[in-house]
Amino acid sequence: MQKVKKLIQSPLMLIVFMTIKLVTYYSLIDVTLTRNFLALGSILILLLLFFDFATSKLKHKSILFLILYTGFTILMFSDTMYFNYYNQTVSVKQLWQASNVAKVPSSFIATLIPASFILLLEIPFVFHYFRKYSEIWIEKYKITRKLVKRCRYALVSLMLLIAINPLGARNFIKINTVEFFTNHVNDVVCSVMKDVSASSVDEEEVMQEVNQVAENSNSTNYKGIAKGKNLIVIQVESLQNFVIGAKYNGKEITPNLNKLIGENSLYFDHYYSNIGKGNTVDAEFSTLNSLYPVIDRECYSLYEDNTYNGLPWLMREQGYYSFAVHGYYGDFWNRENAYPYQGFQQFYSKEDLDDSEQIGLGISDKSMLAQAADIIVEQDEPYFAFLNTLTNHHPYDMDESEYLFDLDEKDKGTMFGKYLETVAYTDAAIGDFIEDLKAKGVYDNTVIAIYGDHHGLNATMSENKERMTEFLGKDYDFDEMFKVPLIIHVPNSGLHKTVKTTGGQIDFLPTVMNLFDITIPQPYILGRDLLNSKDGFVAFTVYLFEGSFVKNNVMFEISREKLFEGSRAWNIDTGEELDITPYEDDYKQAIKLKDSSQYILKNDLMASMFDHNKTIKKDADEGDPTQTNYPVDTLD
Ligand code: GP9
Ligand code: MN
Repeated sequence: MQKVKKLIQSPLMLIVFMTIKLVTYYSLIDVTLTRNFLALGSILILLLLFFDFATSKLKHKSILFLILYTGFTILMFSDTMYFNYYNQTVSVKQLWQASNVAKVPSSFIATLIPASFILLLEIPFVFHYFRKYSEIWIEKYKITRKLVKRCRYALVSLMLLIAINPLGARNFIKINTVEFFTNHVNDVVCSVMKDVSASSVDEEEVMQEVNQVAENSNSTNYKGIAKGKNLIVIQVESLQNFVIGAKYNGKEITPNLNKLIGENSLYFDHYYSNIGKGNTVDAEFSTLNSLYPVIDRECYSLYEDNTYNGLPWLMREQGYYSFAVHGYYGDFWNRENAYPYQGFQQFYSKEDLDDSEQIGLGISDKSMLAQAADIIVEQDEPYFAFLNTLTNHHPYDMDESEYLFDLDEKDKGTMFGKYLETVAYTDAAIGDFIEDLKAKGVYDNTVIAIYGDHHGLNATMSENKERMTEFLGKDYDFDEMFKVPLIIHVPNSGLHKTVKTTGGQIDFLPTVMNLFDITIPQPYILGRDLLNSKDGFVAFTVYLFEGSFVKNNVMFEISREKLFEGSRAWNIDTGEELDITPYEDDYKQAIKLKDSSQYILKNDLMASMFDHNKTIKKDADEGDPTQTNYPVDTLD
């Protein structure tokens, strides 16, 4: 008994508590401790923190220690939550996201994982030890202030050396990507250095990249089949490809999209979402501009007022009227400020529409699409309408009276079950919209392109992974998670083709411009025309980090330590795991593509090619004052 008491009162117990905390933390952020045992060095830092305060002469040292220790724990807690959703720990560069999270509280709550709360449990014990035993231990083990200070200087210097990593040592990269303290110090160092450091590519390399991409589209199939027609693009919130043609208890989930694919359509079934940190708006950005988004923040904010010459501008050049409709707040994701620079002449957001019928975040898809059809029919032809749906948004809360089929008991209230219901709702809304276009007489002369912005069921969340694996009858992996459908419907064309070429949102612009026989004048195009390209290549930015890619039927996932070694490749058709050795050049190519895109954006390369600012100002002056106002104060 005496022995047990002695043990409980010894610093060993403190180490046990801290170990439990850190082992929980690392297992929640997918750090394998056998491969990254150095990550447990975090215990030394926590112990140092403990004794640094214990030996100090500060007035309220126990309270100050508690505040700091709790602060680190909250950061760990946030890391685990963030990792659960984004496959990444929290970064200072993404603190701006806090305001967006606050706007969508239901999504935030749905990402909480009970295991994260284990991290909080030992705080009272550690605090108790601090107050009751720290003085005794200092005496007993002769821990002097001088010794603690020396350890602090040594540890902080080592940590800074690892975080800054001046020689780019591989082992330091490994520690930086996994160990709690160095990871966050490295993140701060990198975000400061990134702004001052030179770009990893220069203009010549960017030109080499874009030329290499362009060489892949070398024939003229389907050229001009949509020439002169109106264009409606519907970006569908969280629409994944697996629902297309799939049945739940014998019932089609997307009967309307399936019907659309069945006649006068091109259906791309190897099409991937290549979003950045700006989810939905980066899907838009990449689709409209054929440029890659970045990891730090949505391009609509980072590069809001760059000069672009993407889809809205290219269509305008041909005499089209380009406008956008979305049933959520105009300022969300900075759309209302960014859209004029994208080339949209008008943006109808929630504030401009009738918002009396709401589901989840904003205006229901049925109401938004009905209002969009009314706006469309008012326009002089030709026009380009860009519509963004919303109802199928995480966490897929919708009144059960809107459900289109019964869910099995086991799927009721789950993300999977709720997702299928909101997908079915949006599918029905699109079906109604097409009927509406027919009734209004605008269908026959209009191309309708539909694609998903990004995944709805995150494969890194165990509940989704298990149920999806069961539903699909194969392991639910990143390839299926990232795969979104692209349908290009050309009424009366007789088209009926499933395009198997691997591609993504990056490829939308060159593919569609070929159909409309419109030449893209700028060289800065990082995607290819999927109807005239044999090979496909898409680089990823989030969930699978930079260096990850899909090339034809191979997907490559960069390692947790962000190094080529330890990465993973698999065949997306068979699921077979592949040796990564042959893919080192492709991995470098994925990074080059991302860096080239960033170079184009950072240096605003199209500013010297096009002068759109006068046009933007004219739009603002002539704009309908009842619609979302376009800001002009940043224009020269
Ligand atoms: C909001 C909508 C959703 O306007 O586009 O954005 P998301 O949260 O999916 O990025
Ligand atoms: Mn979205």
